[in-house]
Amino acid sequence: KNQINKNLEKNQFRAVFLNEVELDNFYFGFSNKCLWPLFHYFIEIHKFDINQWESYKQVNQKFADEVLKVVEEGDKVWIHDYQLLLCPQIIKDINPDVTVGFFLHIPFPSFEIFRIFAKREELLTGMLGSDLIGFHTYDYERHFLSSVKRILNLEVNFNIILYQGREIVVNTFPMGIDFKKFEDAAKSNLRISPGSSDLKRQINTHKLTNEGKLILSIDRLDYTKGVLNRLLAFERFLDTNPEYHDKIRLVMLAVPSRSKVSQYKILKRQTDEVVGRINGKFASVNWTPVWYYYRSMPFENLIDLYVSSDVAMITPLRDGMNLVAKEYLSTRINNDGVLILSELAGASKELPQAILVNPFDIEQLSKSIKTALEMPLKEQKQRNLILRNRIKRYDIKKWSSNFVNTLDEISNKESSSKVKLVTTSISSRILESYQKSKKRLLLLDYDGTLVGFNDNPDNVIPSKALLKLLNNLSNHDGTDVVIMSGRPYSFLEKYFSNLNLILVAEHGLYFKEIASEWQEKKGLSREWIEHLLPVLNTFTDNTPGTFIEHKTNSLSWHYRKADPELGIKRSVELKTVLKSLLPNNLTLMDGNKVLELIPSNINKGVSALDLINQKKYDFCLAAGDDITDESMFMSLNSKSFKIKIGKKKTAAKFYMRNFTQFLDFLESITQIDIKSLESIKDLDVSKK
Ligand code: GDG
Repeated sequence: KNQINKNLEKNQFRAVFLNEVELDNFYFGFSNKCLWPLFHYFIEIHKFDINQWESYKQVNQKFADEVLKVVEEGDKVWIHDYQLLLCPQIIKDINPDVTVGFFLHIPFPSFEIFRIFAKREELLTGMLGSDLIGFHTYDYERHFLSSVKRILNLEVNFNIILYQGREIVVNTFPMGIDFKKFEDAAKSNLRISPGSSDLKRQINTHKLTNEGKLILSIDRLDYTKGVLNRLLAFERFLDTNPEYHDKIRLVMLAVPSRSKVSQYKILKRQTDEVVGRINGKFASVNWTPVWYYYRSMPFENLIDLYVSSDVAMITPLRDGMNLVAKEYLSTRINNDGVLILSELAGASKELPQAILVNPFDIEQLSKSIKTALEMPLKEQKQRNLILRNRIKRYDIKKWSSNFVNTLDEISNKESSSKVKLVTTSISSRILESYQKSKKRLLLLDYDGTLVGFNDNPDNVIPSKALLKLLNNLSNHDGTDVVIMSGRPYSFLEKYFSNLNLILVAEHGLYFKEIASEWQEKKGLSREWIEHLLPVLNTFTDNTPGTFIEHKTNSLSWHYRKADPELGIKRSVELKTVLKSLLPNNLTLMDGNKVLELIPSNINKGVSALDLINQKKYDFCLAAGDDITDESMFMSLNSKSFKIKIGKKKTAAKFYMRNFTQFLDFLESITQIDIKSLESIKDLDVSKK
C-alpha cells in the first residue's frame, strides 16, 4: 500500500483502499446489484440488502474522509457517479466552506421507479450536500427534481433547490469524448501497413473476399446494453434477407464486466447460446455471421473496428450516455458510415441524425439494419456532418470546463452574496452586544424559526426543550421575548401562555402582554371573508391535499401536502384570481406553501414597530424564515440584528442555515448570560 501511495502521490493522486468484504458489499453488492439495476429501470433485478447499504455508507465515509484530509476553505470538489451518492453531504457537513459538484454518469430514473428504493430520503439528501448536480440529459434532471419535490418536499425554483439555507443548482452536461484523439487515431489507421494488427488484416480479408460489410457492436457485457435483443434482431434480419448471407458480418466485442454478479453470469451464458445458435443456423464454409469476442481490446484494435465498420449498432435498453456511439462517429473521417442508436441512450438527445430505434422492438431493429446497409453515401455524409460537428464542438474538454466553470461561478457567488452566514465570530459579536445592553428585545417567528415544518401545522408543537429555552431567555433581566407568529391566538395561548413571553398572533391581529389578556386590533372588517371563502373552497376541492385554515380575521390556503407541482400551479392561479377580487384593506401574502389573506394594516412589521416604540430598547434581534417576516426586517433599523433562517432572498443582513442552528445560538445566549450572572454573584460573595 505504501509503495502504491508513494507512486500515486507523485502524480497528486490518493488511493482509498477497499478490503474484500467492502468490495463484495459496497461495489458488487450495493452499487451493482441494487443501484445500477434500479437506476436503469430493471426493478425485478434490483435487490436491497441492509448490510450492503451499511457498507455503502461506510465506504462513502472512507472516500469523504480522504477528501476531507486535503481540502481547504474555498476549494472545489468534484464527485463522480452512483457509487458515491452519499459523499457530498458527508463532506458538506464537516466542511461547509468547500464547493461540491456531483456528476451522475448513469440515468436518474423517474420518480415512480426511484420511490421504490428503500432509503430514498437518505440517498437524496446525500446528493444534496452538493452545490452543483449534473446529469447527462434534461430528462434525468427532470426526474431528479421531481423526486426531490415529491420525496423531500423541498422548494424548487426552476432548476434550483433550496435546502438547508443553500441553493443547489441542477443542470444538464452531456458528456463528450476526446474527439481529436479518436480522429487522429483513425487518420493513421486507414491503410494496411506492415505495422497493422492481425485483426485489421482479418477484417480486410473479409471485406475483400466477400465484398462484405461489417456491422459493429461494442459494449461491456451488461444487461442494460441490449446485447441479446441486438442479436435477435440480427438473426431476424438474416432470416428475412437471405440475399445478405455471406456478405455481412456482425463483429461483437463484449467486454467482461462485473462477472462476479450472478445476473452478469446468466447474461454471458445466454449470449454464448444465441451467438452459437445464429452461427450454427447460417454459417457456411467461408462465412461466420457473428464474430464474437468476449474480452477487452487494446485501443489500436478498437480503432481498427471503428474504422472498418460500415454500420455501428448501439442499442442499449437504458444507458446514461454511451460514449461508444460518439467514438464511432469521431473515427468516420470521410463522413461515411451509419449509426443505429437506441433512443434510450442519453446520446440520442444529442445525435438525432442517427437512425434512432426502440431497442425493445426487434422487428424495427432488424429493419433498421437493412436501412443502414442500403443508405446512400450522400445521405450518410449529410447526417454525419451534423453529428460529427456536434461531438467535435462539445468534446470532453468542453464538458469538463463547462461543469467546472459553473462550479466556479457558484463558489464566487457564494462568497460575494450580501446576506452573511452567522459565523462563530459574528455570533460572538451579537452575544457581546447582548451582554453589554440593558434593555433587550427578541422578536422570534415560530414556524421554521423555532421549530421545523410538518405536513400538518397542528403537529408542530413546541418541545419541552424549546419551552425551557424560551423560559430561560425570558428570565434574563431586561430581556423581552416575543413570539411573532401567523398562527391563531388559540395556538399560542395553549402552548406559551404559562411563560413570561409577549405573544403576537395572526401577524399582529392579536397581541398579549406578559400576564395580560389577549387584545384584538380594532376597527377590522370581516365582510370580505364571505366573498372570498367560496373561491378558496373551489380551489381546495380541485386540488387534493390542500386545506383552508380559518382564523378570526384572516384566511390561509395551505398547499404543502398537495402534489408539489400541482400545488404551485394552483397557487399561481389562485393568486391571479384573488388579486382581481382583493379589496383595498386586504393583503395577499405569499408564504411558505401557504397563501394568506390578511387585513392590510396587519403585518409583523407594524407589530414590531408597535413593540419597539413602547420601551427604550438598546438591543434588538429579529429572526424569521418566511416572506411574512420580511416586513419585520424592513421595519427595524440597521442597528438591529436581523437573521433569516435559511439562505433566501431577504432584507435581513445575516442568515443561519436552519432552525437548529438558530436554537443552538439562542442556547448560547442563555449560557453566556448565566455565566456572567454567576461571575457577578461570585464577585458579590467575595466582597462579603
Ligand atoms: C458509464 C455509463 C456513460 C469499451 N470496450 C473497450 C474499451 N471500451 C471503452 C469505450 C468507451 C468506454 O469503454 C465505455 O463507455 P460507455 O459510455 O459506452 O459505457 P459505460 O462503461 O457503461 O459508462 C454510460 C459513461 O459512463 C460516461 O458517463 O456514457 O452511459 O453507463 O470509451 O471506448 N476500450 C478499450 N478496449 C475495449 O475493449 N481500450
